[in-house]
Amino acid sequence: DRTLRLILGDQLNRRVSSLTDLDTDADVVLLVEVRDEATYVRHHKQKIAFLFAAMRHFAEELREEGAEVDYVRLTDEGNTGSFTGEVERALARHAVSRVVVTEPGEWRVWQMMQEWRDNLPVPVEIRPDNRFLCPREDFAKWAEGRHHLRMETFYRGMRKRTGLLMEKGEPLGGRWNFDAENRKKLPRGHRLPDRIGFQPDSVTREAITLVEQEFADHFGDLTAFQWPVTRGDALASLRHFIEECLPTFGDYQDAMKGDEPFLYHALISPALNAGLLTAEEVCRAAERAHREGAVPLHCAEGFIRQILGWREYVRGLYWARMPEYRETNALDAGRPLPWFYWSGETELRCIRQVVDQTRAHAYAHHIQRLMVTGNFALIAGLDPAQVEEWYLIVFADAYEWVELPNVHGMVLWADGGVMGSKPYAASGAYIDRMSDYCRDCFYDVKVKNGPKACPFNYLYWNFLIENEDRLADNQRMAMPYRTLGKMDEKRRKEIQADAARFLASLTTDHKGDQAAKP
Ligand code: FAD
Ligand code: DLZ
Ligand code: SF4
Repeated sequence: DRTLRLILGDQLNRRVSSLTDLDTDADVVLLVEVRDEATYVRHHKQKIAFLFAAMRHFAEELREEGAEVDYVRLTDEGNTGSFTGEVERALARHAVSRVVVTEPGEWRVWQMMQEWRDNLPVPVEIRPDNRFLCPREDFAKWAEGRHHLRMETFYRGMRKRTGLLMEKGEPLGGRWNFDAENRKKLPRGHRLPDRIGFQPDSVTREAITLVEQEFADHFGDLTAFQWPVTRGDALASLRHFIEECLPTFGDYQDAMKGDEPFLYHALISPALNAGLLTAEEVCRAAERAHREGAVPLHCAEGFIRQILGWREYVRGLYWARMPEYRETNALDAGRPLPWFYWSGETELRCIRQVVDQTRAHAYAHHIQRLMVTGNFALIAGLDPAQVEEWYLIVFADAYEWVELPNVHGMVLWADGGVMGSKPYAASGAYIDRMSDYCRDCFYDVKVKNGPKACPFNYLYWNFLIENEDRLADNQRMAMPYRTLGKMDEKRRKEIQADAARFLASLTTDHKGDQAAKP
């Protein structure tokens, strides 16, 4: 029996469920570069180049193992540009008795696959995605009947389930969470570790050239491309992180520093999300380093929580709540995305840093995403759909299953509290505490009102005023609303006037026109 095994661009792992019973003498493995996937949102150039390069390398590795690989390139004649079209064409090329595929990361593609079951001439087997530690059904069972889905509860269950950082049923060190120790600002003059970049080989260079030609008008630069695109390089990058960065990772997890995009972060998310690494092996490697005495517990725990906790949690939540999840807008936010999210041309130094480094590297770390571009979007009342599209476009690690809960839920609170008990709104003081951005800024973070005031300051209070009806009853918002309550009418008016003036000055340039977007 000959089977056609379709591998999607983010399933590049030899142990993925669709390949477990691969018969190299009989089967055909299909990988397809399709225009629809690169343009359903206009992804950052580095994201497309990364995936094409990784797909091409993975195909080579399968061939070396003796498998027959049918690899469709973007510019091959007859390429229909879609998964459905390419599976249909492949079925015409190969006499097979069935199609086997692993369930996709995104709802959009899941919908496509449901139609294949009805429309293709052979049976289609869709297998569970074994790249995650928590199966979709298990999360759905846990989420059933709950409105609030709290990460911490889920995470403790996952620690027990996997035994990671556990001893005799108890958390190692007697505590589940060492977050309080992970909040230091980077001291002046602190020397950061050198990071290894991976120089593109000829296969990767070809993918980069293709993207330069075919997607020239997409956001992003390709010059600094240095992502690992093979399993071997991804493992090397993991090893480098665990040895050089993880021992200090926890301490500076939330820190930000001018012109230092990477700090102690792992830089593994593109590889992890594309299948070049698995969540399980990454967590086990961090645990091992702790047990061997090379990494303090709060660093190992802080890191493992991101993957075993947050990453598994957002993925479970996405599948448990889609497709309705995307549609809510609990704070009725609707302001269009300012142009500076693309151009970086703004006096807000913190935003400029994040946008410029994102253009150069398709990367920003968690606190930059959450507390700079995210917090601004929240307190400026930006339209959730436009903000979500931006996040899905600009990062090399972005897929809807991980982007949507983080943006819609965690950042914008558009889900009305499914994910977080309160919005993460903050004034400029937070950015000043965790970074050195403010000292090079046109605005003054200490000033609350007027043309020199840091816009985060009055936008924060303006956000509380505008959402008083929706948020004032929230227990966790009691403190700021008490402070707001003590402000006199004159002060409130001043805040609202500054916010109105600033928000009116934001230009959107492309006026919602998709084609004009970089
Ligand atoms: P590290 O800081 O070193 O963390 C290690 C790993 O933990 C990451 O590689 C990632 O796999 C995981 N992780 C950490 N936080 C999260 C989280 N909140 N959700 C899921 N996984 C997490 N991550 C993505 O992979 N894709 C996205 O599209 C994405 N969008 C985000 C949008 C917003 C608004 C926010 C606040 C976070 C988003 N994240 C996303 C999570 C996080 O910012 C990135 O995973 C991280 O910055 C990747 O860099 P790193 O590998 O250096 O991570
Ligand atoms: C993101 C992406 C891009 C840009 N291109 C392709 C592609 O040409 N072929 C492919 O198989 N996958 C691609 N992907 C990843 C898919 O979008 C991803 O597999 C689905 O969104 C499901 O998560
Ligand atoms: Fe950002 Fe305000 Fe600091 Fe400027 S002063 S960097 S706008 S937080």
